[in-house]
Amino acid sequence: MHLSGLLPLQALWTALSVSTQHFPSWGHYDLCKTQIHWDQGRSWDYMACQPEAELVSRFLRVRLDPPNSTCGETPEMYCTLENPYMCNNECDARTPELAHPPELMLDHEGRIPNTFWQSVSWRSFPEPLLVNITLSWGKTIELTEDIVITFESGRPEQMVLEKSLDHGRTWQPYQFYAADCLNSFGMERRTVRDLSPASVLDIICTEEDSRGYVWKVDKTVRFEIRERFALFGGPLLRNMASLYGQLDTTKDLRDFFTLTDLRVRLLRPATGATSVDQLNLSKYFYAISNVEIHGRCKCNLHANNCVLEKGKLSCECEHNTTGPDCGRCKKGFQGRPWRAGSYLPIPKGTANICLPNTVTSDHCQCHPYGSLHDRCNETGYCDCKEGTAGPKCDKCLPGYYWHRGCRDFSVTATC
Ligand SMILES: [Ca+2]
Repeated sequence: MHLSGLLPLQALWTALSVSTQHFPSWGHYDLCKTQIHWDQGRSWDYMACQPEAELVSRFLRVRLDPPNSTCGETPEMYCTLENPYMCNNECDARTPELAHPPELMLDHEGRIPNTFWQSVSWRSFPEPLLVNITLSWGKTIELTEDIVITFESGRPEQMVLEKSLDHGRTWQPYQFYAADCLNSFGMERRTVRDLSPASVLDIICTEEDSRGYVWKVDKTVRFEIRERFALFGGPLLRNMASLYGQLDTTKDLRDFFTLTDLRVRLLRPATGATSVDQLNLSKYFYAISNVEIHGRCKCNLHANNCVLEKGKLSCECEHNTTGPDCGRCKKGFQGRPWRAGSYLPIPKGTANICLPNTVTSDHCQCHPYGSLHDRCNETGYCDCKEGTAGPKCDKCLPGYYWHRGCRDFSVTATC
């Protein structure tokens, strides 16, 4: 159930996301609990659960540094890289049809021509044209698919993709991109295919996404998630048990795919040549039409739903947990220390629910004949069988007598 005004993320799940190109449906951990009906009563069974993966880039907020990096404050005419005499790309921030604000990186694509953010041109040459694009969720997210950034004016010749796990206080590089890795970053050229399970956390510099004067053919810069997952789950991610098992037991691996913010540091635009044409600097700029990121809210396996409320993403916590990531026990449920749920054992995992304060190991023992379970339920009480009562289910209600549990007098009489 969702309160009105809340936007259930799962409701936004589109047909697109169920296509085979996305995360396999096996092992989705989509249920947090199920009610078990017994002959004599009912109780809850708890399982590890997580929200469905989806297009999470739609929830991003974007910030540019320097803030005046967008074209058009002073109307400007831009030329193309292939033909410096073809100058028909006018940018004017005050005319909606000619403006290219940062939001156009994240709007719904499918329009022709594409909408895109565009930077100022490289008029400051030979000073580098530097723009930092910070993309923030305000919430911890787990990546499930490749990050794909689409450039409309040639891919940058130098760029760094960075991530933050603490809302932008600290940053770590994800990947370096350069036409010449050694020259730009002093790094050897590598690709994701050079990685092994042992080196999966290595930060590499790739040249595959920076070359390409033929920019109309290849416009995307990728950060490969699936190929990293495939090191554990196999090429088609058929062995998800192996991947989930690794994620469960290796915190560094789990953290690698987890983030609150992403930063694209643009260091040098496409030039399409070895030297910069100083007589026509208006053909050098950055333009991004789309940033596509699939992932899910990180809820520590304690929620299967994530909602957007007043512009803020938050897990709908189960298992007596609370907080935006279900990262702590609810008030009154500190019977044992908080723990994240676990993917193991496959396929239902372990819920590791928070227990009520009143639960002590002594109190939590229930009578083996009177109770459905030998341990307390999530509310700290024993689930008593029919006709049974008392904190430990060792007392009979009126009309019942005790014989290895409470039995109904009238049933016995009929017999
Ligand atoms: Ca767009």
